[in-house]
Amino acid sequence: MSTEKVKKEIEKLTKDLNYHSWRYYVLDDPEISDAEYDELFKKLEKLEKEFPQLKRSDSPTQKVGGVVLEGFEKVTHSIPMLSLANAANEEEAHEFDARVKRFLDIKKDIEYIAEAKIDGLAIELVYEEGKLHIGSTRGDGEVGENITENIKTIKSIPLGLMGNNPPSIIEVRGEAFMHLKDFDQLNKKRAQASEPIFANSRNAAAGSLRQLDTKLTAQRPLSLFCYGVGRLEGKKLNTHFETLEYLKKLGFKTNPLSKKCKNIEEVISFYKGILKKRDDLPYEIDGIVIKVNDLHLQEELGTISRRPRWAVALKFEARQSTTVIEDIQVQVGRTGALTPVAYLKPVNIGGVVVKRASLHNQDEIDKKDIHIGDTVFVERAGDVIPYVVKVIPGKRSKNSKKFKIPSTCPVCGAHAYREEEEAVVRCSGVGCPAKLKEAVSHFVSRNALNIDGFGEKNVDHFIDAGLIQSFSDIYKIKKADLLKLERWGEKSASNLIEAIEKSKKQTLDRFLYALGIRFVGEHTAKILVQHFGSLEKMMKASYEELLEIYEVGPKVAQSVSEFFKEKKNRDEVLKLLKIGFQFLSLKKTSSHLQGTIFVLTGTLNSLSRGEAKKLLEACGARVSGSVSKMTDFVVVGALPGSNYDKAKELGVAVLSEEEFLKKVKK
Ligand code: 3B9
Repeated sequence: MSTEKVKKEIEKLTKDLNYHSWRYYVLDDPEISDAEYDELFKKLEKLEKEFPQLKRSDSPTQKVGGVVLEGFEKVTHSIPMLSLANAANEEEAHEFDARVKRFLDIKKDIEYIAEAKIDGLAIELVYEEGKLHIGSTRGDGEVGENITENIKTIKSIPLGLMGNNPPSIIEVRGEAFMHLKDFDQLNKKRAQASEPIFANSRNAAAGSLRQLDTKLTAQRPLSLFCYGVGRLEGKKLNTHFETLEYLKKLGFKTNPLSKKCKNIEEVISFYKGILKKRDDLPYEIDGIVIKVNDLHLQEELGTISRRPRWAVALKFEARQSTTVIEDIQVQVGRTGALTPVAYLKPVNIGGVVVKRASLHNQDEIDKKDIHIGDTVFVERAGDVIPYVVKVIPGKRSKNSKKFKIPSTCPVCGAHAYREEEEAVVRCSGVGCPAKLKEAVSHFVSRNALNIDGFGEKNVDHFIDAGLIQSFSDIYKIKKADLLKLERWGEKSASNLIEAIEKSKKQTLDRFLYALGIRFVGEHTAKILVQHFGSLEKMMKASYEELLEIYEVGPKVAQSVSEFFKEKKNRDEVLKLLKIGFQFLSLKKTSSHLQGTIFVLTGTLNSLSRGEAKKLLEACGARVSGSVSKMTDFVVVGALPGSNYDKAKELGVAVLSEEEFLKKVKK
């Protein structure tokens, strides 16, 4: 290949990969599968290795980190990054509105933008001629730290701006944060490795961005919501709303929880709506930010003592509190891990009564020097289990007691051991009922076999009554057995038996997930089932065979092969299969539309959007939310949206409902 041709090829791969990364991380609406993305990525990586001089500055191969820094240089922000004044309640928000009107000498309503305030850390990205130049922390607002190499690893941050005429200079500001699910997972991993845990997702995000080895940053899934610009040259904006729209156009992710409000009353009702959603959000927020929409009014209002007069943070109640550790008890999990749990003097933290907090492991207790009887600082976020942040040392009483994790299992009495280089202590008891209880709870849980009415209390009850000693025993339970137990009547017994019976009709991936094999979550279970098609084949697979599967690494391969090597496990699985499970096919009913991309717009007559999507996916097609040059077909129902216009504009094939149904049925 000629150099010119390679250059073109590298350019195309870079552009395509960046486009698909944007679809995935910014729009949450991918157009190609992970495997297809990976294939393109490997192609680019190979070319860049052969022709390093042709590697582009916006290449996605930089997103995996790999640069090791010696320290962080200082960066002076060309325009200071200001902080926000706070309003503690609705009344103070009204006072803010009144102040704005008084200052501007305006009587009529002021238009505001209200946006959820992410609890993360402020960063700034400087783009020159469309390319990411410097990324920095806020620091003291004047001078921050250069974290460019770390920031490059954040998937939703573009290395090059989208569109054909980027501004010559733009400084983009936003909040970097970690999703609560990832935060919890990170802490679990750290607890296992005996590393100190983070008290909250903000600390986790901050810690991740200040890694000197950027490979480590790349492994921490961070996101960025952009909320403003500093310096901007080559573009004129008139409102904050326009700013946000412009940022979206350049390829940035902005906070989806934001609203243009006619007046402060609308802002307050937005605030109340967000407060209701707070516990269900996948990330932590600590209030809303209210900003005057008109940038000319913003300028007129100006700043006072490093804070804009045109913006205010209306804060939620902090979800931190102090309370007393009344006891520390040890819980035994499915894998036999002994986890110390703090039993707290009940305390209301932001509307939820908190009674327990995880202490993770003995090392964590020692590091924080936690005693029973100590007064501690507790923090909760979303629906993740509360964390003990620290002990308040001045409040330690003479009666406080040190805690030492026992050397025997509190449930079965077997020896508990700690493997070298492991932070966890595990129960060695083969038939430990604690392990069984956790395993059965998992087996019947919603995302596994989904047996209704089989709550944790019932699991305990059945195991204690000797009804269940293994998974297959669940299917031996008879109505008469239940009626002998306390609190079980005709109706509830019939319902449970029926639910158990129903669970035999299952998809194979749920069954596999239900077995509770270490490292085999829902996603991995699906991958394994797609590869092997049957349990019989999977049971015979060697470590090497497993390792060959795309997306299966050494941890999963070892865990799965070891699980099926154990005769007890194989026997149990065979017993279950004999009970008469009917595995519903996950397999595509047909694949004549494999790889095609559909967009649905408007209302269909004979089926819902969800049904249409399922139908298409069963044929191997993918359904996307918006039309682009990658779209193959747009299905147009009654009252179509803007996707219809876009399809016509791009010349994408348009299908009526009938044409669509014909295509699917073929
Ligand atoms: C100089 C959301 C947050 C936020 C601003 C925010 C934190 C701070 C801010 C940003 N979440 N929005 N917005 N959603 N956590 C409003 C303080 N703005 C600025 O930093 C800023 C800085 C400006 C204007 C805005 O103009 C000046 C130029 C020269 C001198 C002084 C001011």
